[in-house]
Amino acid sequence: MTPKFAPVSESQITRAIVGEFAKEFESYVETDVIIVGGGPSGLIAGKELASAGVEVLIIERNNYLGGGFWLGGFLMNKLTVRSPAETILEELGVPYKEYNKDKDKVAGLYVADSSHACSKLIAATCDAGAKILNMVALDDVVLHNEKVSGVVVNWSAVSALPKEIACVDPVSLESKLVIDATGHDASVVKKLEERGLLKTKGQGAMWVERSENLVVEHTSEFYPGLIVTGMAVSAAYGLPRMGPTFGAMLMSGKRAAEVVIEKLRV
Ligand code: 48H
Repeated sequence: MTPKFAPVSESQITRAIVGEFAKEFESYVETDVIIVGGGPSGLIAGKELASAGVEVLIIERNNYLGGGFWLGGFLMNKLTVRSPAETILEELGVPYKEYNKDKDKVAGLYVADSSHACSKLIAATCDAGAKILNMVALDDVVLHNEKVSGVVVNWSAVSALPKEIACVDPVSLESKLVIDATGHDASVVKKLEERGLLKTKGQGAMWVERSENLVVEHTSEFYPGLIVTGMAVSAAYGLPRMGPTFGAMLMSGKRAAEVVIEKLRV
C-alpha cells in the first residue's frame, strides 16, 4: 500500500528545523564539557560523559563523524584493536574476530569491519545524549585567567569561502572543561602553543608496542581546563604512533572522560 504522508507545508518544515536547532544551540552556549573532534577518542569520551549525566557537546569540522575510525588503514575497510580493547567492541555490540593466530603466532589482535564499528560508536554516543555540531570548526580558545574556558567556532564552510566574502566573525561557547580530540593536528593545543603558553613535542615515529600504553597513560589535563585524548596525546607529549590499530584511541577516550569526571567533582 502507498503510504499517506502527513499534510505539512514547506514553511512548517523550515520552522521545525530552525526552532529546534536554535533551542538546542542556545542550551549548549554554556555547557559542562566541549569535545573538539568527533573521531574515535572524542566520540567515546562523549558517550562516557553523557552516560554519566555530564552535559557534553562534540564539535566536528566535517559533515561526518568518526574521523579515522571509518577506515582501518590504507583505505581498507577493516580495523584492528589489541587486547584488552576488544572489550569495548563488545560493549558497543561490534562484531569482531581474533586474527588467525596460528599463521602469525600472534594472540590478542582483533579485527572488525570499520564501517560497522564506526556506526555503532556514533549511535552509542548519540543514544547516551551527547550533542553534536558538525560542519563547525575550532577557530580559537576562550581563555580566562590562564584556564581554557571554552572555544571559539565558525561554520567549516566559512574557511572555504573566497577571502573577499569570508568576513564572518566566529562565536564563542563556554564550558567548564574542553577536550582536544582532534587527532594528529592537536588543534586546540596548537592554539595555546601559537601564543607561547606551552610547547608540544610533536608526534613520535611508529612503535606500536610502546605507543598504545603510553597514549592511555598520558591522557590528562595538558593545560588548565584542557584535556588531551587520542592522537592529540601523541602530538602533545611526543609519543610514538601506532598505525591502524584503535584500542588506545578508545581507551584514551574513556580515560579522558574519567579525568573530566574527577575534575568536575572537585
Ligand atoms: C573541528 C576538528 C578540527 C577542528 C580536527 O583523527 P581522528 O580519528 O582522531 P582520534 O585521535 O580520535 O583517532 C586517531 C585515529 O583515527 C588515527 O589517526 C590513528 C590511530 N593513527 C595512528 C597513526 O600512527 O597514524 O579524529 C579527529 C577528528 C576528525 O573527525 C577531524 O575532522 C576533527 O577531529 N577535527 N574538528 N575543528 N579544528 N581538527
